[in-house]
Amino acid sequence: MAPSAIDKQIGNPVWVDRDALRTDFTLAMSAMYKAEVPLYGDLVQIVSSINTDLIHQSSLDPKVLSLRYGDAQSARLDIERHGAIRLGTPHELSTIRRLFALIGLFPVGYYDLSAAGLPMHATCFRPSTEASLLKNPFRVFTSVLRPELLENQETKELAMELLSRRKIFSDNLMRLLDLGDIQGGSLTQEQGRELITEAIKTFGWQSTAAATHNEYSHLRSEHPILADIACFRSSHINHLTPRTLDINVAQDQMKAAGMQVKDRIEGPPARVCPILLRQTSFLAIEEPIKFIVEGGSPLLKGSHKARFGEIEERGAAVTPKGRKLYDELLENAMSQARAMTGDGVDLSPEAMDELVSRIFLAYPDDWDELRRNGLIFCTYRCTAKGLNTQLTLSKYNLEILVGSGILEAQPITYEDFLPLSAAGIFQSNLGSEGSPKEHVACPDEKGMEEALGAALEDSDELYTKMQNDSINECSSALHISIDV
Ligand code: OOG
Ligand code: NI
Repeated sequence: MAPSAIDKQIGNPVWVDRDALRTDFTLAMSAMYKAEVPLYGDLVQIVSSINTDLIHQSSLDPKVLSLRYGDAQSARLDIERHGAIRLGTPHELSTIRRLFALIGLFPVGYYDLSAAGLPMHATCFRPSTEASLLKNPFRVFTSVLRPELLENQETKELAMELLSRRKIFSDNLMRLLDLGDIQGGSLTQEQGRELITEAIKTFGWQSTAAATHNEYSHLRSEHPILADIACFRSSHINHLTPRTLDINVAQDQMKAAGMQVKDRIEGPPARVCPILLRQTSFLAIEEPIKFIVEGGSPLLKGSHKARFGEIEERGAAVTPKGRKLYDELLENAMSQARAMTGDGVDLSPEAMDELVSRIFLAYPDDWDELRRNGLIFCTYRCTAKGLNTQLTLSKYNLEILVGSGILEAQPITYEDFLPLSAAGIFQSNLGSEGSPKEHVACPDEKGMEEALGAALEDSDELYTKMQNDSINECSSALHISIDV
Protein backbone atom coordinates (compact mmCIF):
# COMPACT_ATOMS: atom_id res chain seq x y z
CA MET A 1 0.00 0.00 0.00
CA ALA A 2 1.33 3.45 -0.86
CA PRO A 3 2.36 5.36 2.27
CA SER A 4 0.06 8.32 2.93
CA ALA A 5 0.63 11.78 4.33
CA ILE A 6 -0.75 10.43 7.62
CA ASP A 7 2.00 7.78 7.72
CA LYS A 8 4.58 10.52 7.45
CA GLN A 9 3.01 12.42 10.30
CA ILE A 10 2.99 9.44 12.57
CA GLY A 11 6.59 8.67 11.79
CA ASN A 12 6.46 6.35 8.80
CA PRO A 13 8.66 8.24 6.39
CA VAL A 14 8.43 7.63 2.65
CA TRP A 15 11.79 6.42 1.35
CA VAL A 16 13.10 7.56 -1.98
CA ASP A 17 13.81 4.84 -4.54
CA ARG A 18 17.58 4.30 -4.75
CA ASP A 19 17.55 3.81 -8.51
CA ALA A 20 15.66 7.06 -8.98
CA LEU A 21 18.14 8.79 -6.69
CA ARG A 22 20.99 7.39 -8.80
CA THR A 23 19.39 8.87 -11.90
CA ASP A 24 19.13 12.26 -10.19
CA PHE A 25 22.78 11.89 -9.21
CA THR A 26 23.86 10.92 -12.75
CA LEU A 27 21.99 13.87 -14.26
CA ALA A 28 23.49 16.26 -11.72
CA MET A 29 27.00 14.95 -12.42
CA SER A 30 26.42 15.23 -16.15
CA ALA A 31 25.19 18.82 -15.88
CA MET A 32 28.12 19.73 -13.66
CA TYR A 33 30.69 18.13 -15.97
CA LYS A 34 29.25 19.72 -19.10
CA ALA A 35 29.34 23.10 -17.39
CA GLU A 36 32.90 22.64 -16.15
CA VAL A 37 34.31 20.89 -19.26
CA PRO A 38 32.41 22.30 -22.30
CA LEU A 39 34.28 19.96 -24.67
CA TYR A 40 32.53 17.10 -22.93
CA GLY A 41 29.17 18.60 -23.94
CA ASP A 42 30.36 18.51 -27.58
CA LEU A 43 31.31 14.85 -27.17
CA VAL A 44 27.86 13.97 -25.82
CA GLN A 45 26.28 15.60 -28.85
CA ILE A 46 28.42 13.60 -31.27
CA VAL A 47 27.56 10.34 -29.51
CA SER A 48 23.89 11.07 -29.22
CA SER A 49 23.46 11.89 -32.92
CA ILE A 50 25.31 8.70 -33.98
CA ASN A 51 23.13 6.62 -31.62
CA THR A 52 19.90 8.17 -32.85
CA ASP A 53 20.86 7.50 -36.49
CA LEU A 54 21.76 3.88 -35.78
CA ILE A 55 18.65 3.10 -33.75
CA HIS A 56 16.48 4.53 -36.51
CA GLN A 57 18.31 2.83 -39.35
CA SER A 58 15.37 1.19 -41.06
CA SER A 59 17.59 -1.21 -43.02
CA LEU A 60 18.54 -3.16 -39.90
CA ASP A 61 16.47 -6.19 -38.95
CA PRO A 62 15.02 -5.53 -35.44
CA LYS A 63 16.29 -8.94 -34.30
CA VAL A 64 19.86 -8.10 -35.40
CA LEU A 65 19.50 -4.69 -33.79
CA SER A 66 18.42 -6.21 -30.53
CA LEU A 67 21.18 -8.84 -30.46
CA ARG A 68 23.83 -6.31 -31.35
CA TYR A 69 22.74 -3.42 -29.16
CA GLY A 70 21.14 -5.45 -26.41
CA ASP A 71 19.46 -3.29 -23.84
CA ALA A 72 20.32 -0.09 -25.68
CA GLN A 73 16.74 0.55 -26.69
CA SER A 74 15.18 -0.14 -23.33
CA ALA A 75 17.84 1.26 -21.03
CA ARG A 76 18.42 4.95 -20.87
CA LEU A 77 20.86 5.26 -23.70
CA ASP A 78 21.09 9.00 -23.31
CA ILE A 79 22.33 8.76 -19.75
CA GLU A 80 26.04 8.35 -18.99
CA ARG A 81 27.30 4.83 -18.43
CA HIS A 82 30.18 5.59 -16.11
CA GLY A 83 32.54 8.02 -14.47
CA ALA A 84 35.82 7.67 -12.58
CA ILE A 85 37.37 9.00 -9.39
CA ARG A 86 40.79 8.52 -7.79
CA LEU A 87 40.88 8.40 -4.00
CA GLY A 88 43.73 8.74 -1.56
CA THR A 89 42.94 6.89 1.67
CA PRO A 90 41.00 3.96 3.12
CA HIS A 91 38.77 6.46 4.94
CA GLU A 92 37.88 8.17 1.67
CA LEU A 93 37.14 4.81 0.08
CA SER A 94 34.92 3.53 2.88
CA THR A 95 33.02 6.83 2.96
CA ILE A 96 32.48 6.62 -0.79
CA ARG A 97 31.16 3.09 -0.29
CA ARG A 98 28.60 4.40 2.24
CA LEU A 99 27.60 7.23 -0.08
CA PHE A 100 27.25 5.04 -3.17
CA ALA A 101 25.22 2.39 -1.32
CA LEU A 102 22.53 5.02 -0.79
CA ILE A 103 22.17 5.40 -4.57
CA GLY A 104 22.29 1.67 -5.26
CA LEU A 105 25.96 1.28 -6.25
CA PHE A 106 27.97 -1.61 -4.78
CA PRO A 107 31.62 -2.60 -5.18
CA VAL A 108 31.95 -5.30 -7.83
CA GLY A 109 35.26 -6.75 -9.01
CA TYR A 110 38.92 -6.05 -8.33
CA TYR A 111 41.22 -4.27 -10.77
CA ASP A 112 44.93 -4.46 -10.15
CA LEU A 113 46.65 -1.50 -11.79
CA SER A 114 50.12 -2.27 -10.42
CA ALA A 115 50.81 -4.47 -13.43
CA ALA A 116 50.65 -1.28 -15.52
CA GLY A 117 53.02 0.54 -13.18
CA LEU A 118 50.31 2.52 -11.37
CA PRO A 119 50.51 2.60 -7.55
CA MET A 120 46.78 1.92 -7.29
CA HIS A 121 44.02 -0.61 -7.42
CA ALA A 122 40.35 -0.19 -8.16
CA THR A 123 36.83 -1.50 -8.00
CA CYS A 124 33.67 -0.71 -9.90
CA PHE A 125 30.73 0.65 -7.92
CA ARG A 126 27.68 -0.47 -9.86
CA PRO A 127 24.08 -1.65 -9.61
CA SER A 128 24.09 -5.37 -8.93
CA THR A 129 20.63 -6.54 -10.02
CA GLU A 130 19.14 -6.78 -13.49
CA ALA A 131 16.17 -4.61 -12.53
CA SER A 132 18.40 -1.91 -11.13
CA LEU A 133 20.75 -2.03 -14.15
CA LEU A 134 17.79 -1.64 -16.47
CA LYS A 135 16.63 1.46 -14.68
CA ASN A 136 20.02 3.14 -14.78
CA PRO A 137 23.32 1.35 -15.36
CA PHE A 138 25.55 4.26 -14.28
CA ARG A 139 28.64 3.09 -12.40
CA VAL A 140 31.86 4.60 -11.05
CA PHE A 141 35.37 3.24 -11.64
CA THR A 142 36.96 4.00 -8.28
CA SER A 143 40.68 3.70 -7.78
CA VAL A 144 42.60 4.23 -4.57
CA LEU A 145 46.25 4.93 -3.89
CA ARG A 146 48.47 2.15 -2.57
CA PRO A 147 51.20 4.08 -0.72
CA GLU A 148 53.10 0.84 -0.08
CA LEU A 149 53.90 0.76 -3.79
CA LEU A 150 55.63 4.15 -3.72
CA GLU A 151 59.37 3.72 -3.74
CA ASN A 152 60.53 7.09 -2.51
CA GLN A 153 60.00 7.46 1.25
CA GLU A 154 60.00 11.24 1.21
CA THR A 155 57.37 11.46 -1.53
CA LYS A 156 55.27 8.88 0.22
CA GLU A 157 55.32 10.89 3.45
CA LEU A 158 54.45 14.09 1.62
CA ALA A 159 51.50 12.43 -0.12
CA MET A 160 50.24 10.97 3.16
CA GLU A 161 50.61 14.30 4.91
CA LEU A 162 48.65 16.17 2.22
CA LEU A 163 45.95 13.49 2.19
CA SER A 164 45.59 13.47 5.96
CA ARG A 165 44.95 17.22 5.89
CA ARG A 166 42.27 17.26 3.25
CA LYS A 167 38.57 16.84 3.83
CA ILE A 168 36.65 15.93 0.68
CA PHE A 169 33.28 15.30 2.35
CA SER A 170 31.20 18.12 3.84
CA ASP A 171 29.89 17.85 7.40
CA ASN A 172 26.38 17.80 6.00
CA LEU A 173 27.26 14.86 3.75
CA MET A 174 28.66 12.93 6.73
CA ARG A 175 25.48 13.68 8.68
CA LEU A 176 23.36 12.32 5.83
CA LEU A 177 25.46 9.15 5.66
CA ASP A 178 24.89 8.62 9.39
CA LEU A 179 21.18 9.21 8.88
CA GLY A 180 21.23 6.66 6.09
CA ASP A 181 22.78 4.12 8.47
CA ILE A 182 20.23 4.83 11.19
CA GLN A 183 17.39 4.56 8.66
CA GLY A 184 18.56 1.16 7.42
CA GLY A 185 20.13 2.39 4.19
CA SER A 186 17.29 4.63 3.02
CA LEU A 187 16.74 8.34 2.71
CA THR A 188 13.65 10.47 2.30
CA GLN A 189 13.18 12.48 -0.89
CA GLU A 190 14.33 15.61 0.87
CA GLN A 191 17.43 13.95 2.36
CA GLY A 192 18.19 12.42 -1.06
CA ARG A 193 18.11 15.84 -2.70
CA GLU A 194 20.50 17.17 -0.07
CA LEU A 195 22.77 14.16 -0.49
CA ILE A 196 23.17 14.89 -4.19
CA THR A 197 23.91 18.55 -3.61
CA GLU A 198 26.60 17.61 -1.09
CA ALA A 199 28.04 14.75 -3.18
CA ILE A 200 28.46 17.02 -6.19
CA LYS A 201 30.75 19.18 -4.04
CA THR A 202 33.00 16.16 -3.43
CA PHE A 203 33.28 15.43 -7.17
CA GLY A 204 33.46 18.97 -8.54
CA TRP A 205 36.62 20.82 -9.54
CA GLN A 206 38.50 22.97 -7.02
CA SER A 207 40.86 25.16 -8.92
CA THR A 208 42.94 26.15 -5.91
CA ALA A 209 45.25 23.27 -5.07
CA ALA A 210 45.77 22.19 -1.46
CA ALA A 211 49.53 22.11 -2.00
CA THR A 212 52.38 24.42 -2.91
CA HIS A 213 53.85 24.34 -6.38
CA ASN A 214 56.92 22.66 -4.93
CA GLU A 215 54.93 19.90 -3.29
CA TYR A 216 52.92 19.38 -6.47
CA SER A 217 56.06 19.12 -8.61
CA HIS A 218 57.66 16.77 -6.15
CA LEU A 219 54.73 14.35 -6.28
CA ARG A 220 54.43 14.70 -10.04
CA SER A 221 58.04 13.74 -10.55
CA GLU A 222 57.49 10.47 -8.66
CA HIS A 223 54.28 9.72 -10.54
CA PRO A 224 51.93 12.16 -12.33
CA ILE A 225 48.94 10.39 -10.86
CA LEU A 226 50.17 11.10 -7.35
CA ALA A 227 49.92 14.87 -7.80
CA ASP A 228 46.37 14.47 -9.08
CA ILE A 229 45.32 12.34 -6.13
CA ALA A 230 47.00 14.18 -3.28
CA CYS A 231 47.14 17.89 -4.15
CA PHE A 232 43.47 18.84 -4.43
CA ARG A 233 40.63 19.65 -2.07
CA SER A 234 38.07 17.52 -3.84
CA SER A 235 38.09 14.16 -5.54
CA HIS A 236 37.23 15.63 -8.94
CA ILE A 237 35.46 13.25 -11.27
CA ASN A 238 38.06 12.83 -14.02
CA HIS A 239 35.67 11.80 -16.80
CA LEU A 240 32.15 10.76 -17.64
CA THR A 241 31.41 8.27 -20.39
CA PRO A 242 28.33 7.98 -22.57
CA ARG A 243 27.63 4.76 -24.45
CA THR A 244 28.07 4.92 -28.20
CA LEU A 245 26.61 2.32 -30.52
CA ASP A 246 29.49 2.71 -33.00
CA ILE A 247 32.80 3.72 -31.51
CA ASN A 248 34.71 3.75 -34.81
CA VAL A 249 32.34 6.30 -36.30
CA ALA A 250 32.41 8.28 -33.05
CA GLN A 251 36.23 8.28 -32.95
CA ASP A 252 36.34 9.63 -36.54
CA GLN A 253 33.82 12.33 -35.73
CA MET A 254 35.74 13.33 -32.60
CA LYS A 255 38.86 13.80 -34.73
CA ALA A 256 36.87 15.69 -37.38
CA ALA A 257 35.61 18.00 -34.63
CA GLY A 258 39.24 18.81 -33.84
CA MET A 259 39.43 16.90 -30.55
CA GLN A 260 42.77 15.48 -29.50
CA VAL A 261 41.88 11.82 -29.41
CA LYS A 262 43.55 8.79 -27.87
CA ASP A 263 45.81 6.86 -30.27
CA ARG A 264 43.90 3.59 -30.22
CA ILE A 265 40.51 2.27 -29.21
CA GLU A 266 41.03 0.02 -26.17
CA GLY A 267 39.51 -3.44 -25.95
CA PRO A 268 38.53 -6.01 -28.59
CA PRO A 269 38.59 -5.10 -32.29
CA ALA A 270 35.36 -4.16 -34.13
CA ARG A 271 33.18 -7.25 -34.53
CA VAL A 272 29.81 -8.33 -35.94
CA CYS A 273 28.96 -9.57 -32.43
CA PRO A 274 30.45 -7.05 -29.99
CA ILE A 275 31.83 -8.42 -26.72
CA LEU A 276 33.05 -6.75 -23.52
CA LEU A 277 33.76 -3.08 -24.13
CA ARG A 278 35.70 -0.82 -26.43
CA GLN A 279 36.74 2.62 -25.23
CA THR A 280 38.37 5.78 -26.44
CA SER A 281 38.61 9.36 -25.21
CA PHE A 282 39.65 12.89 -25.89
CA LEU A 283 42.79 13.49 -23.89
CA ALA A 284 42.92 15.33 -20.59
CA ILE A 285 42.73 19.07 -21.06
CA GLU A 286 45.13 21.55 -19.49
CA GLU A 287 43.25 23.61 -16.89
CA PRO A 288 44.37 26.65 -14.95
CA ILE A 289 44.88 26.12 -11.22
CA LYS A 290 46.37 28.11 -8.37
CA PHE A 291 48.88 26.85 -5.84
CA ILE A 292 48.99 27.94 -2.24
CA VAL A 293 52.03 29.87 -1.24
CA GLU A 294 53.71 29.36 2.06
CA GLY A 295 52.85 32.25 4.35
CA GLY A 296 49.56 33.02 2.61
CA SER A 297 48.42 35.00 -0.43
CA PRO A 298 48.96 35.73 -3.25
CA LEU A 299 48.35 32.42 -4.98
CA LEU A 300 50.69 31.14 -7.66
CA LYS A 301 49.20 30.43 -11.08
CA GLY A 302 49.78 27.10 -12.76
CA SER A 303 47.96 24.39 -14.68
CA HIS A 304 46.95 20.77 -14.28
CA LYS A 305 45.77 18.00 -16.60
CA ALA A 306 43.24 15.56 -15.20
CA ARG A 307 39.85 15.77 -16.83
CA PHE A 308 38.98 14.09 -20.09
CA GLY A 309 35.97 12.77 -22.00
CA GLU A 310 35.58 9.11 -22.78
CA ILE A 311 33.12 7.05 -24.81
CA GLU A 312 32.45 3.36 -24.76
CA GLU A 313 30.77 0.71 -26.88
CA ARG A 314 29.46 -2.19 -24.83
CA GLY A 315 29.00 -5.74 -25.99
CA ALA A 316 28.16 -9.09 -24.45
CA ALA A 317 29.44 -10.24 -21.07
CA VAL A 318 31.78 -13.16 -21.58
CA THR A 319 32.01 -16.22 -19.32
CA PRO A 320 35.30 -17.08 -17.56
CA LYS A 321 36.04 -19.31 -20.57
CA GLY A 322 35.31 -16.42 -22.95
CA ARG A 323 37.45 -14.11 -20.86
CA LYS A 324 40.35 -16.53 -20.88
CA LEU A 325 40.23 -16.61 -24.67
CA TYR A 326 40.07 -12.79 -24.81
CA ASP A 327 43.05 -12.42 -22.48
CA GLU A 328 45.07 -15.04 -24.37
CA LEU A 329 44.46 -13.43 -27.75
CA LEU A 330 45.27 -9.97 -26.45
CA GLU A 331 48.47 -11.22 -24.83
CA ASN A 332 49.35 -13.00 -28.02
CA ALA A 333 48.88 -9.74 -29.98
CA MET A 334 51.02 -7.81 -27.53
CA SER A 335 53.84 -10.30 -27.51
CA GLN A 336 53.84 -10.39 -31.32
CA ALA A 337 53.96 -6.59 -31.30
CA ARG A 338 56.91 -6.70 -28.93
CA ALA A 339 58.66 -9.23 -31.11
CA MET A 340 58.11 -7.08 -34.21
CA THR A 341 59.63 -3.95 -32.72
CA GLY A 342 62.77 -3.11 -30.84
CA ASP A 343 63.05 -2.03 -27.22
CA GLY A 344 61.06 1.08 -26.46
CA VAL A 345 59.62 1.22 -30.00
CA ASP A 346 55.90 0.79 -30.47
CA LEU A 347 53.96 -0.40 -33.48
CA SER A 348 51.95 2.40 -35.08
CA PRO A 349 48.33 2.49 -33.86
CA GLU A 350 47.15 1.32 -37.31
CA ALA A 351 49.60 -1.60 -37.40
CA MET A 352 48.58 -2.59 -33.87
CA ASP A 353 44.87 -2.47 -34.78
CA GLU A 354 45.56 -4.60 -37.81
CA LEU A 355 47.52 -7.14 -35.77
CA VAL A 356 44.83 -7.37 -33.06
CA SER A 357 42.07 -7.80 -35.67
CA ARG A 358 44.01 -10.60 -37.34
CA ILE A 359 44.64 -12.44 -34.09
CA PHE A 360 41.03 -12.02 -32.98
CA LEU A 361 39.83 -13.97 -36.02
CA ALA A 362 40.24 -16.90 -33.66
CA TYR A 363 37.40 -15.54 -31.47
CA PRO A 364 34.04 -16.84 -32.79
CA ASP A 365 31.92 -14.01 -34.18
CA ASP A 366 28.45 -15.49 -34.41
CA TRP A 367 25.90 -15.26 -31.57
CA ASP A 368 24.83 -18.90 -31.66
CA GLU A 369 28.39 -20.13 -31.82
CA LEU A 370 29.46 -17.86 -28.97
CA ARG A 371 26.60 -19.12 -26.84
CA ARG A 372 26.90 -22.80 -27.73
CA ASN A 373 30.63 -22.69 -26.98
CA GLY A 374 29.91 -21.23 -23.54
CA LEU A 375 31.81 -18.03 -24.32
CA ILE A 376 29.07 -15.51 -23.47
CA PHE A 377 26.37 -15.11 -20.82
CA CYS A 378 22.76 -14.91 -22.05
CA THR A 379 19.31 -14.50 -20.62
CA TYR A 380 16.53 -16.63 -22.06
CA ARG A 381 12.85 -15.93 -22.62
CA CYS A 382 9.89 -17.90 -24.00
CA THR A 383 8.84 -16.98 -27.52
CA ALA A 384 5.16 -16.61 -28.49
CA LYS A 385 5.55 -19.91 -30.31
CA GLY A 386 6.98 -21.50 -27.16
CA LEU A 387 4.05 -20.39 -25.05
CA ASN A 388 1.63 -21.86 -27.60
CA THR A 389 3.41 -25.17 -28.04
CA GLN A 390 2.17 -28.26 -26.24
CA LEU A 391 5.27 -29.71 -24.56
CA THR A 392 4.83 -33.40 -23.85
CA LEU A 393 7.94 -34.22 -21.82
CA SER A 394 8.68 -32.97 -18.32
CA LYS A 395 12.33 -32.22 -19.05
CA TYR A 396 14.08 -30.60 -22.05
CA ASN A 397 17.58 -29.63 -22.93
CA LEU A 398 18.17 -25.86 -23.20
CA GLU A 399 19.81 -26.12 -26.62
CA ILE A 400 16.87 -28.08 -28.02
CA LEU A 401 14.45 -25.46 -26.73
CA VAL A 402 16.48 -22.67 -28.34
CA GLY A 403 17.02 -24.64 -31.54
CA SER A 404 13.30 -25.27 -31.95
CA GLY A 405 12.36 -21.66 -31.30
CA ILE A 406 10.61 -22.31 -27.97
CA LEU A 407 13.12 -20.08 -26.18
CA GLU A 408 15.26 -17.24 -27.44
CA ALA A 409 18.59 -16.10 -26.09
CA GLN A 410 19.68 -12.52 -25.55
CA PRO A 411 23.35 -11.78 -24.77
CA ILE A 412 23.76 -10.04 -21.41
CA THR A 413 25.43 -6.63 -21.70
CA TYR A 414 28.87 -6.42 -20.08
CA GLU A 415 28.63 -4.06 -17.10
CA ASP A 416 32.22 -4.05 -15.88
CA PHE A 417 35.65 -2.78 -16.91
CA LEU A 418 38.84 -4.26 -18.34
CA PRO A 419 42.04 -3.74 -16.34
CA LEU A 420 44.30 -3.44 -19.39
CA SER A 421 41.96 -0.99 -21.09
CA ALA A 422 41.73 1.01 -17.88
CA ALA A 423 45.52 1.11 -17.66
CA GLY A 424 45.65 2.28 -21.30
CA ILE A 425 43.18 5.07 -20.53
CA PHE A 426 45.16 6.15 -17.46
CA GLN A 427 48.41 6.15 -19.42
CA SER A 428 47.07 8.12 -22.37
CA ASN A 429 46.11 10.88 -19.97
CA LEU A 430 49.43 10.84 -18.20
CA GLY A 431 51.20 11.40 -21.48
CA SER A 432 52.69 7.91 -21.65
CA GLU A 433 50.65 6.16 -24.28
CA GLY A 434 52.12 3.21 -26.12
CA SER A 435 52.25 -0.46 -25.36
CA PRO A 436 52.16 -0.82 -21.57
CA LYS A 437 55.58 -1.55 -20.12
CA GLU A 438 55.98 -4.72 -18.11
CA HIS A 439 55.76 -4.41 -14.34
CA VAL A 440 55.51 -7.00 -11.65
CA ALA A 441 51.86 -7.35 -10.69
CA CYS A 442 51.15 -7.36 -6.98
CA PRO A 443 47.39 -7.47 -6.45
CA ASP A 444 46.01 -6.99 -2.94
CA GLU A 445 42.32 -7.75 -3.04
CA LYS A 446 42.16 -8.32 0.67
CA GLY A 447 43.73 -4.91 1.32
CA MET A 448 41.07 -3.35 -0.91
CA GLU A 449 38.26 -5.07 1.02
CA GLU A 450 39.73 -3.93 4.33
CA ALA A 451 39.92 -0.35 3.12
CA LEU A 452 36.38 -0.55 1.79
CA GLY A 453 35.05 -2.09 4.96
CA ALA A 454 33.05 -4.51 2.80
CA ALA A 455 33.46 -7.55 0.59
CA LEU A 456 33.76 -7.19 -3.17
CA GLU A 457 31.09 -8.89 -5.22
CA ASP A 458 32.09 -11.15 -8.07
CA SER A 459 30.81 -10.07 -11.49
CA ASP A 460 30.76 -13.62 -12.89
CA GLU A 461 28.45 -14.65 -10.07
CA LEU A 462 26.12 -11.76 -10.90
CA TYR A 463 25.99 -12.67 -14.60
CA THR A 464 25.50 -16.35 -13.78
CA LYS A 465 22.62 -15.47 -11.50
CA MET A 466 20.96 -13.36 -14.21
CA GLN A 467 21.32 -16.25 -16.66
CA ASN A 468 20.02 -18.88 -14.20
CA ASP A 469 17.12 -16.73 -13.01
CA SER A 470 15.95 -16.32 -16.60
CA ILE A 471 16.13 -20.07 -17.23
CA ASN A 472 14.14 -20.72 -14.05
CA GLU A 473 11.48 -18.25 -15.17
CA CYS A 474 11.16 -20.03 -18.53
CA SER A 475 10.95 -23.30 -16.70
CA SER A 476 8.02 -22.08 -14.59
CA ALA A 477 6.22 -20.49 -17.52
CA LEU A 478 6.44 -23.70 -19.60
CA HIS A 479 5.89 -26.07 -16.64
CA ILE A 480 8.95 -28.15 -17.55
CA SER A 481 12.40 -28.59 -16.13
CA ILE A 482 15.30 -27.38 -18.26
CA ASP A 483 18.64 -29.11 -18.52
CA VAL A 484 21.54 -26.78 -19.10
C1 OOG B 1 40.28 5.73 -14.72
C2 OOG B 1 40.69 5.12 -16.02
C3 OOG B 1 39.91 3.84 -16.30
C4 OOG B 1 37.94 2.98 -17.69
O1 OOG B 1 36.87 3.25 -18.23
O2 OOG B 1 38.49 1.88 -17.82
C5 OOG B 1 38.58 4.04 -16.90
C6 OOG B 1 41.04 6.96 -14.37
O3 OOG B 1 41.74 7.53 -15.22
O4 OOG B 1 40.93 7.37 -13.21
O5 OOG B 1 37.95 5.02 -16.79
NI1 NI C 1 36.38 5.28 -18.03
